[in-house]
Amino acid sequence: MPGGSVYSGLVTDPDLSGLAEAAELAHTAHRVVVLTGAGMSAESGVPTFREAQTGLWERYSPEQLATEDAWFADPDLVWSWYQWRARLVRSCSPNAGHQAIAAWQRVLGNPGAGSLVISTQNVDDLHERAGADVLAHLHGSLFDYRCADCGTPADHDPGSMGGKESGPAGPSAPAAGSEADLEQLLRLSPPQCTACGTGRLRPGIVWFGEMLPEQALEDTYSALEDCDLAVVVGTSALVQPAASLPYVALGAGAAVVEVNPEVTEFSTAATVHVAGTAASVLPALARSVLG
Ligand code: BV8
Repeated sequence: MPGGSVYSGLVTDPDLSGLAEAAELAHTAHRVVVLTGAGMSAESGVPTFREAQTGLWERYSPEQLATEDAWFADPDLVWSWYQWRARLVRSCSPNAGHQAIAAWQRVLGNPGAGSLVISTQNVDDLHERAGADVLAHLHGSLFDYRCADCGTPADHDPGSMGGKESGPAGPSAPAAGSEADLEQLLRLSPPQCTACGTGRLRPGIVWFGEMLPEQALEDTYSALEDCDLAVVVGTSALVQPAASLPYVALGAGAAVVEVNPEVTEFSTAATVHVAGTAASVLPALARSVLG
């Protein structure tokens, strides 16, 4: 499933109810926090966790593979799956929603205008590639690596085939992020740590059952306690502690806009739920700020 929208048909007729109220809140907000989940990248072609998958992706469920147990049981499979996801993300591009948030952040970054910070559950780099600064990657990044034994951070290029430089992507090479790409990756082992010489590299990802990076969580809490608007985009609000974060903003007296084509566990608590997609709603909110 290489880049390009996998979302044709998901929201064929967004009613966008709540958009006018959300746009007014965006227009008057000065300290904004944007919390994003997998739905933020869906229109870029990055599958979400709950989207029913076909093909190989269907066989590899995030809940099963995104765990330390899976890593110890089969490091090659877990390593390959993350390499494949990193290559898939690299074959995708930021969507209009990522671009809109980046533009909104630039405007509020003008002296005296305020601030817009992004805290994401996503492990992709699409916010950054849209030109935005990201305050926190609550669940890590597909492009960070460390030794599973000594913890030393390490550089690794997902484009290389497990430490061996992959040949030029000739006509026979499968498209990055395709099923054939995953098939060929499944034979890879995680590279050895060059610091301790014994450990293997693991993805810099927060697996289920692992603590979130303390600083990332702390910075997000502080921003939410100080904001006047939080915008929650593309999350099913099921995974803790990220799912509790929007309530911090509500508790601090901020308005909270939820952007999601579906209703979630959080929708009834939101100040406004806009039933639409990231790439359709966020440009409208940004336009209310950019004028
Ligand atoms: C923790 C990286 C303390 C991995 C992720 C038992 C043992 C241990 C812990 C637990 C336990 N039971 C519960 C827990 C807590 C657990 C948890 O919450 N589990 C859930 C399943 C109940 N949490 C943890 O383990 C966390 N750590 O608690 O540590 C601890 C430690 C030990 C013991 C106890 C406690 C760590 C959680 C982080 C896991 N890592 N990601 C990887 O990527 O491989 S989580 C991962 O799943 C994502 O990062 C994201 O957070 C989550 C998926 O959720 P979403 O982002 O919301 O995506 P989803 O697909 O669900 O929804 C997409 C939404 O977008 C939908 O609503 C859809 O409608 C919408 N949408 C679709 N298209 C669009 C759209 N919206 C807008 N536009 C569109 N176009």
